[in-house]
Amino acid sequence: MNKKKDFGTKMPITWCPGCPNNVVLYVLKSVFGELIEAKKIRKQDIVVVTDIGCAGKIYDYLDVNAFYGLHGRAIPIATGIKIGNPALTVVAVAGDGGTYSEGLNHLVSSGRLNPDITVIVINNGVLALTKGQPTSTHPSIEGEPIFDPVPLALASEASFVGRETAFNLRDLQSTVKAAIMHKGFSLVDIFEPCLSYNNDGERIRDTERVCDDSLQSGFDTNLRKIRTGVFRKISRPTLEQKLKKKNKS
Ligand SMILES: Cc1ncc(C[n+]2csc(CCOP(=O)(O)OP(=O)(O)O)c2C)c(N)n1
Ligand code: SF4
Repeated sequence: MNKKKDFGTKMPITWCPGCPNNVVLYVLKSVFGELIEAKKIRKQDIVVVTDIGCAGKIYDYLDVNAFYGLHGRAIPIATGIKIGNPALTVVAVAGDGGTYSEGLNHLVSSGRLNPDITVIVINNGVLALTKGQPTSTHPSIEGEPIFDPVPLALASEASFVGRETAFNLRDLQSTVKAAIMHKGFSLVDIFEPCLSYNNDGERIRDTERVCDDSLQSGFDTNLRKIRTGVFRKISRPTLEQKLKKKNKS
């Protein structure tokens, strides 16, 4: 299978040249290709749900079933699609603005409810599509602590929580694959710079790998190193399984 050809579209890529979003696009294409080849999923069952933003534009470049939602609403739309047809492989791809700001409540409630969906967050720390709005409108933005979604996702009882950076292709591929295969709600936070509005690549390279899946924060609070890896992977009933049981009784 020619993975690139099978999942590419004719849409010209309008991301800035060199934008790390291209890495996430490549990873999704190759993981989908690998899982289809291994007969774990079927192409016709894949649904990618995006929202508004540079991250959301991935919709245009992936030749799979897809839904372009409102900013911040990728998670509830993905959940609704999964409830409607539990046989589908549902993957939401959105930015940190949509997932950790405008639509943050959905991350918390979906973590608890455990729908079998994968949420991939392209975390560039900036509202990139609105030309880095926070950096121009908040004079004090520089030096402010970075929001860490990992402890919040863990506290919300998400059954799979991982973080990678767009600089480490092999680990990113393996964590995205594990998240898609996980039965339950999975979050993969992907740290990457926005080349135009938040080019902090050096800080993102300063990572420390998590060796086990014990409960811990995504940051080393003393060193401010970014921890990468899988922080939790546990099995518990999914929302769809619980609904099926309830509807039978
Ligand atoms: C409901 C709604 N709120 C706000 C906006 C304006 N808006 C468009 S893109 C964007 C920022 C996107 O940032 P993020 O989700 O982090 O994605 P990125 O562009 O960084 O990939 C905002 C606030 C919108 N289009 N719709
Ligand atoms: S503004 Fe930033 S996130 Fe958007 S395409 Fe350009 S480099 Fe990528």
